Amino acid sequence: MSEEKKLSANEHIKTRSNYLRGTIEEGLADAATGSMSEDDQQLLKFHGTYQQDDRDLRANRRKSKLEKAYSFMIRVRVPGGVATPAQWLETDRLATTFANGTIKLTTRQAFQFHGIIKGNLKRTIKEINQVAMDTIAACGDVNRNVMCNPNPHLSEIHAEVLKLAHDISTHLTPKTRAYHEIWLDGEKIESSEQEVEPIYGKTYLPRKFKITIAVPPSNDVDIYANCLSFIAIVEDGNLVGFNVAVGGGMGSTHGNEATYPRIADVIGFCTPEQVVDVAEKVVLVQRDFGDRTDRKHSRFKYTVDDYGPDWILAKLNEYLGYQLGPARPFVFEDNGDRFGWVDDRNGNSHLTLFIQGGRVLDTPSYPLLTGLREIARIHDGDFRLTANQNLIIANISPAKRPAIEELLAQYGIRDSHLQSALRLNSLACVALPTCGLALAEAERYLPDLLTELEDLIEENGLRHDAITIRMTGCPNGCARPFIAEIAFVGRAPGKYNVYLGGGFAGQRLSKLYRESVRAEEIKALLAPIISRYAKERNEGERLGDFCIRAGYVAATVQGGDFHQNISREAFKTA
Ligand code: SRM
Ligand code: SF4
Repeated sequence: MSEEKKLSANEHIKTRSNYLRGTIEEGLADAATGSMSEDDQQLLKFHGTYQQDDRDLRANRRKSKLEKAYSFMIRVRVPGGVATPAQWLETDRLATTFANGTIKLTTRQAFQFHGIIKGNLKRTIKEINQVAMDTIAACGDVNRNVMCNPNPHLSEIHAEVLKLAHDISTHLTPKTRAYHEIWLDGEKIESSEQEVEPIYGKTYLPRKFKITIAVPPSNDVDIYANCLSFIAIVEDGNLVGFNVAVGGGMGSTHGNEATYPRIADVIGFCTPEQVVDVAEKVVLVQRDFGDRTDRKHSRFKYTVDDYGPDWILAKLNEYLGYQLGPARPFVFEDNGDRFGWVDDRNGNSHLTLFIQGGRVLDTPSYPLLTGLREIARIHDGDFRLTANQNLIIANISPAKRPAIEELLAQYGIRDSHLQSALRLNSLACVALPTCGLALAEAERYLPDLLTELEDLIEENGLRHDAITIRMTGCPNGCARPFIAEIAFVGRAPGKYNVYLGGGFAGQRLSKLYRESVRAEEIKALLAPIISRYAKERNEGERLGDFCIRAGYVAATVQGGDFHQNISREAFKTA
């Protein structure tokens, strides 16, 4: 990086923050406003919370000359997505007491609360910590929630892998005492000299950093969209180690070709004992070589592209003091969830429920929040959040299963098999009204669009054919749209860029098919493609692959290629 380039503003905020303290305590105490200072808003992210405002109310509040309807989103880290029934019950209590009465299950296996006012922020974070969950590093320029396949029925391997996800998470958690001081009334340290942040240092990372572990054949954690991933290699039923993949990411900005989604590269292999060390050293490479001058170019994927995967591997080996081995063969079959009941060899059962948009709430026709609360009250296993925003009621003992089945029936908690495979493989990010970056609806609109598209699917006999379909309100890519077979990415209210051709296992980027399509035109746009797919597909051919073979879009090889855009053929064939 050129030394003359100025550091980005956030670097200065971090430097002068005294290890993430800033003036957060003073800001929380200021009852004159529901907001926090600009600098503290940036620092709050490291503590797991974002200042937002209700965008549905903006215009009216402006007219009435009122301050925006400020509130805070809190993200709770749940490494590997595993929560106890007690943690579920507390999450429910906090959601209904201090938040907007909903629990959001995120695309990174975390819980989110929305709509918490400033006056309740400290108490909520404190009470989250009282049930052994936390929010530190759920957001910010640090390692985020570590993801891991939530498959309890894969038994021993899963348990080993989940432990590693926890180990990485703990190892990479910031060590600053600021979190304890501000939120947990921890004792104040006297001088910043006493602080040690051994991995991150004073200015933490250039940007957010994301890690996953997957056990093939399931890629439900979407390793190709993460900064660093470990792909479990199982030989003769034993976990022998992990392939290491680096440089994935989704975020891009409309009209800015220097930003693009990127698929991770597999660069080598390590043993289970080396995993935490490898994670630390990859983070150090990004800490030392990531771009701190331009936040649009500071994710690890750009460091990997700027220096090249071979250079990254060489630098990593140097930091490790040993060499990664050669990558071993593996196959991912899909990146979706396995719905319904599964029994494991210990006699326990696991039920994966489809949660539309990851939003757990009560509606008059569907009291999901209450039903899950009643289940949590008697459940002696655990809950597992999937990276597809769904929920597994896991490790249900034979003794508890009849009572849980009764509660599922009593609250009408829907059998996932009654949904179309299209809906079961859908994902939408939060978007409006809370996300300050949303250009269009996503979570609130995708269910209706799916209902429209289900007509097409039914007409063409594809009800049971899984197709990955994802929608985001902007190109930041929070529902990982750029690896879906069909994706809609918000451009403006009611308008979406349509992408096609992602890989069914999340292994290939999609490509822009049409720009700024009006919501009401989407069904007609997709109708001929779906119909041709039903008639002309080869045995076992996935829609994403078909879209490339049929010439609707060209295959995207790697991030930089993403903008080499709409296939000319597309206009002839659509
Ligand atoms: Fe995200 C920013 C929601 C997963 C890429 N994301 C945001 C913010 C915080 C908006 C903001 O900065 O003001 C959104 C809050 C909305 C709200 O009201 O809750 C937001 N992101 C989400 C969640 C809740 C989406 C969901 O519906 O589940 C996911 C929370 C995950 C978690 O538990 O940690 C979420 N975000 C992702 C993912 C998917 C993933 O990590 O697997 C991505 C793409 C992968 C990646 O990072 O490349 C993602 N979010 C972004 C970006 C683009 C970053 C970039 O590289 O440019 C932003 C914007 C930013 O950071 O500047 C962003
Ligand atoms: Fe917000 Fe955009 Fe992320 Fe959706 S993709 S939650 S609109 S930042």
